[in-house]
Amino acid sequence: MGFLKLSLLISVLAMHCLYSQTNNSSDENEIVLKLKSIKGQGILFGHQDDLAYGVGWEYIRGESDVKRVSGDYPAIFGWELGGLELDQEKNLDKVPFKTMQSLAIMGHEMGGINTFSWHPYAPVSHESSWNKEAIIVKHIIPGGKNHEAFKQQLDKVAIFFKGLKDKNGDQVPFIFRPWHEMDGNWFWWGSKQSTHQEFKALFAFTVEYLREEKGLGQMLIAYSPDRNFDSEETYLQWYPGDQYVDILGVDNYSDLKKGGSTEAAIRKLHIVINTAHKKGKLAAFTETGLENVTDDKWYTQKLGKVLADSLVSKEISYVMVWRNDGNVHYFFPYPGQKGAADAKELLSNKNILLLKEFKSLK
Ligand code: BMA
Repeated sequence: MGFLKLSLLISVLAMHCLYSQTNNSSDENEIVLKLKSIKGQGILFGHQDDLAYGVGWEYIRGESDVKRVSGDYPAIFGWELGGLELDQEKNLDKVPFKTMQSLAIMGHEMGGINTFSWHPYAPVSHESSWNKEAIIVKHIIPGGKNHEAFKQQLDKVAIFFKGLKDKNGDQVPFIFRPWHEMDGNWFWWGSKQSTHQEFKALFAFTVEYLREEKGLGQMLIAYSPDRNFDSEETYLQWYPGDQYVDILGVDNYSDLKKGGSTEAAIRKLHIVINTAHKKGKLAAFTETGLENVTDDKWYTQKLGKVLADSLVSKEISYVMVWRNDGNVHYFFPYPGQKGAADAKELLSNKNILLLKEFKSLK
């Protein structure tokens, strides 16, 4: 090896070391500290867009379908960034980004934890996330023809995240969950549209750029495949590396559907938990739900069964159900809906934590 090559190798290694060191700071992130300290005492319950709208209402400050049914707010508030990258004023579910920022700050000041998903339109071609034919990933990673355009998208995401400040002007910590469900084939970053290497490069660059270049030190990252894995090895096929991920998650609707298998859902959560354990990371059930809660007992008999498993109940930090978009696309019941009493029953379980219970734990 020539001197030049050797010195290049040394500087690459030094940069990698420096990067890994700066990112060990996630151990000091207040969300990680809190979630680690309460581990085993219960699973936090979360709901997407909870404070923004529900069935029959929108943008009424203080409202929440989870609170309407159960008496308390969720402890995890989910939000969606799709549309931000195109400078849209509202996200793809019509939530104004300014309102989202202020509701996320409110959620944090109430004592909850915010988590953000992102269904972006592709850089340059603006294909929607659900375009499963388009080949996008290889063109936006470093070296790709649309890499600069992708960086501009991330710049917008960074500006949004930087706007999350509490009343003292301090950055609000949050979870970002990019490129989720990559093991499915319904998004342009899905399993058929890029190689594992390309996907990992996309994930790693996204995190590195936001943390290092944009200084988002308060950001935690969740890795969330869908349920298409059956071993640690298959779970980690898209995993970009320990320095880029803080929370190991899974999205799983299918195994909790009618005819699905709650045992299968539990098995997959065990894989997530055991992998997270080896890596010293947190484990979460990052998305689930049954559209329009068509099974009145779904909360206690499906979700409840999964969460009652002894390993799951001790090791999963949080579970989040999807949004309540009017009465045509909702995942948590509203008062009067046939599954409301059942959802309330699950949430009254001492192992499922809403906001007040979460805040009371040390
Ligand atoms: C999906 C649906 C869509 C929505 C998207 C992003 O699962 O809820 O209606 O646009 O999530 O939030």
